[in-house]
Amino acid sequence: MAATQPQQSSNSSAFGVSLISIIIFGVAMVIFGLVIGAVFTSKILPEQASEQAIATDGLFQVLLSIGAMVFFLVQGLLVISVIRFRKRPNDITDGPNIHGNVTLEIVWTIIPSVIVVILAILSYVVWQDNAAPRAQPNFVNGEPITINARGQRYAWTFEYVTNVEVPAEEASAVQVQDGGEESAANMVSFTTNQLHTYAGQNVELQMQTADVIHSFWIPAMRVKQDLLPGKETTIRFTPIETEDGFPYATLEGPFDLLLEEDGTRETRSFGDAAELVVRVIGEESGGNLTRVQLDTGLQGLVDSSLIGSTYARYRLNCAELCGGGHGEMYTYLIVHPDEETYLAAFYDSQVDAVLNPPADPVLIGQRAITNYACAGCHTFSALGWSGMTGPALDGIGDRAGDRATAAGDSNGAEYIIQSIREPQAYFVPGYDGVIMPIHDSTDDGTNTYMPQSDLIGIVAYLCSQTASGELTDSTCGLESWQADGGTLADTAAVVEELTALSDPYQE
Ligand code: HEC
Ligand SMILES: [Cu+2]
Repeated sequence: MAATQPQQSSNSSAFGVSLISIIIFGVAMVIFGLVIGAVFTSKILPEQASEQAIATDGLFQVLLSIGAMVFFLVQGLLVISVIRFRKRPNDITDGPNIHGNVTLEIVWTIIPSVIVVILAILSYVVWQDNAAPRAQPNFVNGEPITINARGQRYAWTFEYVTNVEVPAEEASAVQVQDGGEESAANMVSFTTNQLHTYAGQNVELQMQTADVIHSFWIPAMRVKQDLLPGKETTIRFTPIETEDGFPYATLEGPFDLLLEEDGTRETRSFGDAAELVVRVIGEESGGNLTRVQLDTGLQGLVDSSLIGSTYARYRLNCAELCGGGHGEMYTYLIVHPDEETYLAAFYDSQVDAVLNPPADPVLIGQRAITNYACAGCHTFSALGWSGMTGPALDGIGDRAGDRATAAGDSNGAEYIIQSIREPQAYFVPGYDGVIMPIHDSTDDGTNTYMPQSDLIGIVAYLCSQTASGELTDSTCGLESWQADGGTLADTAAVVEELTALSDPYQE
């Protein structure tokens, strides 16, 4: 009979561990968790650039602290146990045979339950607060405006329905919102492909998708919301000034940049149409020169007088894998320091461009084309686009002309117009399948709305750019197409003609 079995006991002192050292270990882990939360929260998260971010990060810090406590408590006990209770040489006894311990069961059920319930309540409060409507949403000039965000494979666009009334005599000349609420019908509206706001503005976006599910995500604002087909969703955030302040500026051509690379300096000249976003680092040479950094990481010097108003810039992503060009579906949130700068650097000039559109269709098109989703799908060097879903648009004017000649009865402008209005009419070889959205002349909500003036401008602009980067006067025969009545060829006939070509059209 095994009469010499060691006495079994659930009392921890049986293992030579005193209650006091358990308490010391527990307290140490709690302090350790709190320190980890306090030190690392700001280090592992992006800039805290909105009021919502402060609340969200507070919650994250609580989660991280508790996570660290639990992790080190469990792992610490594990390591201590492995060392302290390891099998010694020549020890061939069995381990102690321990039965249940009701107190322990209760303690380790109640503590996690309480923690989880507290976290649930805390999360709910933060979520409710962050999503709640705020006073004076989208305030500009003392009145709210409407900002609609639209997600479309593969780009974001933002429509501002302003509080500027269209003067009656100009009502037909400007782009007014069709089919919107009655109050907005005679207000100037404009579209941009970057979202502009100012520090302290309570931004509220009504969001709609033109196709599949997208997800609006600005990490620096700590907000994320899906866009769902057939349903409008809303997102709210209030940008604040960060420690970094407003470090970005846009250089507008013409200007010279003294680039520094590997210790050598080289002057690079930028032309009239150039626009370059830089991060301002500081003034040099007694304030005459300003050191700037390009997105590529290169640094350079420019004349300080070229630095206009500065702003903060945050990346705005799509967080829902929405197709092959998903990686191209990002833009920037531009936060101006205050309402005054916002008006001067952005809003007023946008309103003015709608009320006093340039006469030259090329200029209309240059502005208009950036307000559609084209960049996410097409490469176009003149505007720095790198989308890969569709054929590159570099040199499209020449190619469209060749194409039209080959097909017999249409002109180059008509080919491009048909490509935009009825993309399903003909698929460029190698790009089969309906992916390019239909750009419709009516705003009935089913397709992408593109007013005729934008379309004409975009075609004129595309035709003015050549593959080599030089500008031409060509409009691909736009005028003669308009003079002929400006209608599109029979879709079926075009498909037949183009498909039948012996030498398939190449980019
Ligand atoms: C979702 C992706 C997508 C978007 C957005 C998009 N396109 Fe396209 N585009 C394509 C694809 C794919 C093709 C080739 C298949 C076809 O012809 O439909 C194409 C073809 C074209 C062509 C014919 C090119 C050629 O070489 O013959 C033109 C012109 C064009 N797109 C212009 C535009 C313009 C202008 C916009 C913005 C207003 C735009 N596209 C937006 C995907 C897109
Ligand atoms: Cu997307």
